Amino acid sequence: MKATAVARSNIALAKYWGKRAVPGNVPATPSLSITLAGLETRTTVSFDAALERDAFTLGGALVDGEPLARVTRVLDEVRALAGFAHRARVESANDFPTASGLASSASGFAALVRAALAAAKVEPAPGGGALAAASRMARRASASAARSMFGGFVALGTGEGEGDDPAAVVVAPKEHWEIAVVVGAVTLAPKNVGSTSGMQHCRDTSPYFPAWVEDAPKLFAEVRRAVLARDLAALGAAAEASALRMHACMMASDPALLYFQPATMTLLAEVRALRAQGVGAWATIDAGPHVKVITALADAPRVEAALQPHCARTLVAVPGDGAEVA
Ligand code: 2P0
Repeated sequence: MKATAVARSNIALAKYWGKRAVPGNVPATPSLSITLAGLETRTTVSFDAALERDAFTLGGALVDGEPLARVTRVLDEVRALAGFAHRARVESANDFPTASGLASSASGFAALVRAALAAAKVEPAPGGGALAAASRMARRASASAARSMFGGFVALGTGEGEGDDPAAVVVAPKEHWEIAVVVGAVTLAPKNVGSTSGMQHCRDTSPYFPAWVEDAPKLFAEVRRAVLARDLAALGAAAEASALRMHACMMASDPALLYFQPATMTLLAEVRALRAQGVGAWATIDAGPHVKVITALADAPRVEAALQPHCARTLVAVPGDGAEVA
């Protein structure tokens, strides 16, 4: 009763920020992301009748508290499907630095769900197939993880009109478009406000939150259209608007949720300067200070060179595969 799975991180072009007022961690905004090659979490799950409790190690170090509780909630869902109560050993490792500015919860929970289902030898209830069911399970743990279940360009809706329990869907496979994401990590320090509590605070206190939620579907539709049409300028403009509107909503919270650092603004200015020079480059920013730049693969070296002087670390990522049993 042991299996290993690999999943990759993803970067949202149309952002998820905020949850609907229904159970099960359902997004208030539709999102669309690129699953990124190379940025992998590898997770092994072993169910063992001899264990007294679940044990979770990340990069070799034992993890306790709320992170372990989140892992146990996923394992409980799998145990309920499998009809046994065995505890599990979960060994997880990222091959990219946790402080790289890339989400490790997306790849982490996608790999965990895939490995746990395979180890327990259960297929979750159908409804779009086993991978869709696995994506729903990953969403309940961390919504961005639902998207990492699939490769390429992936959307996650708000579940309205589909039973309030959305799975991510593939918009286009990774082969659809050779596009690059240049990651500029401005610091190696961990962020101070996590996404789950940050979006809750924003919903509770930001007067801009209703406007963000109302506007998001339009930007999502434009991002989706631009991906399907391989229209980089339209995609870049809509993705940059999605990120900046999300941050405007965060900054309007009380007290303000301010993820930007001085280097964040410097990188935004560099991206604008690149555009003024005729380079197709657009920025997106998640719940942290790092800037990720969407550009054509051929322009990635020039973009990376422009970001490098202001960053603790840079890397170039391209579209990759979904979660898979290793
Ligand atoms: C995204 N983020 O769409 C957005 C943009 C951060 C900013 O998905 O509470 O860690 O576990 O569902 O998935 C981060 O949110 O939050 C995220 P939970 P999650 O990529």
